[in-house]
Amino acid sequence: TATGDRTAHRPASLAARAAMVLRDNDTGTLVTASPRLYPHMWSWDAAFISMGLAHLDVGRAVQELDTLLAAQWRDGMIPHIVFTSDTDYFPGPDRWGTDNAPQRPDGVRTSGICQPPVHAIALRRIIDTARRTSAADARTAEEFAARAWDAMYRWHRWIVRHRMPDPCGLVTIVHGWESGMDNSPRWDSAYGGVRPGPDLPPYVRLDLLKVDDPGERPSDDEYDRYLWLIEQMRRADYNPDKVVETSAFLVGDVFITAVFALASDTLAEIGDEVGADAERVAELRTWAERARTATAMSCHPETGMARDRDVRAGRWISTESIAGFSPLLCGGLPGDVEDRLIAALDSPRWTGHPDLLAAVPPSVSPDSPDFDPRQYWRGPQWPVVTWLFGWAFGRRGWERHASEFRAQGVHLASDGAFGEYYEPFSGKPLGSTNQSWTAAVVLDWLC
Ligand code: 2M8
Repeated sequence: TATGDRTAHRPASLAARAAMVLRDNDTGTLVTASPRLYPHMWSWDAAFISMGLAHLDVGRAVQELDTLLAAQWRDGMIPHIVFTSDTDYFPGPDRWGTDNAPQRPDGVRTSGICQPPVHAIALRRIIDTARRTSAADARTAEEFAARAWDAMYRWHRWIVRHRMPDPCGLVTIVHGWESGMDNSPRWDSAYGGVRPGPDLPPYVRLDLLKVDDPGERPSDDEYDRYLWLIEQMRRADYNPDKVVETSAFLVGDVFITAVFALASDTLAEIGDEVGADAERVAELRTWAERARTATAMSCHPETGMARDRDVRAGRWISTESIAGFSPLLCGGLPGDVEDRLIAALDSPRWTGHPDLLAAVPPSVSPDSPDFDPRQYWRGPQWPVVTWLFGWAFGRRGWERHASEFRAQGVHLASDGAFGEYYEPFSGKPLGSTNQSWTAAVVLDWLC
């Protein structure tokens, strides 16, 4: 069926196409984030991809996380990119220059920063999917969980040890790339304080050649800052504390903080199921509580929206982005405040906006002056973000919201292009097509 110039696939055909994307992007041990634009493994992409793979083959899903965990740094950090041998992405491993970092693992090349800690959530989803499929699949998933639990615990511990330096208690990031929402207007003011030096080595962007319109990607000015921050970290040998001490960009990320709370609770719950060390399980619950409190404390006294914090400048960031709804992921707000936040999410400023093709939240409110409907993390809808909120809503017992997000997410992606992101009014797929995590969440919605 066709609406406007969009073709809508029926569920069975959409699921088959999603499975095909995951198979086509599979190199054998990892599924690349997308075929051309991102020919490597990304940390949070891999988590979502693995739960999509679980619907096709639980053993393969587990292998995806194994590949990622094999790249975990010795101190516990899970790096944001695990490089394949493909050389058609910039910045690649040479530019990152992590080969001399003492904590990096052997036998694999990686970037030197991290991404949102959604991995325990993926593990939960894989176990739940496997238990529904067969006893043998359930065993595969549970055995993996028992085996991988300590590595995931160490990842969470790394975050607590190295990324909670600010009294506000938010998890801090040292690069917009760590947020996963690279050029979100959330980071504009903090990036204002990043001034690339004259000794920034020259470089050529490759991403612009791989999208229809360069306007869908971050600007050259933004890239100079991204690369300058890498230069600074490289000079600090990727020592995590030195990086936090010296980075021109240091921001408390409320979305990551809420994800960390949710994932820590989830990992504790899995720990109970697989008989993990009770003290470590208890620690995770304490960390979750700390992060939940910090998330709640960040809320703007009038709007109720959660805020990031520019640690360097010592001020709150009140951009009207999807991250404002972070407390809904992890809870912790008083009932009436939470109800107001849900009402705001449903309102015409957000998912209730009358011109949206699908009622899922855009990355920035269409009514905000920062909104740009085609620009990456500055307005388009991201199916993967919708999945995360929908899953959390289901867990919190908000079935109506969870199933609405699922139905509307499928509607958005029913063109079968598996866009990286979507223009919210026309539903045009933007950025990359056949993006693996989009295929993975669609598969999960449909199965
Ligand atoms: C985007 O980020 C990478 C850098 O990490 C890029 O633009 O080259 C982001 O959307 C990020 O969240 C995502 O994990 C990555 C791969 O899909 O692409």
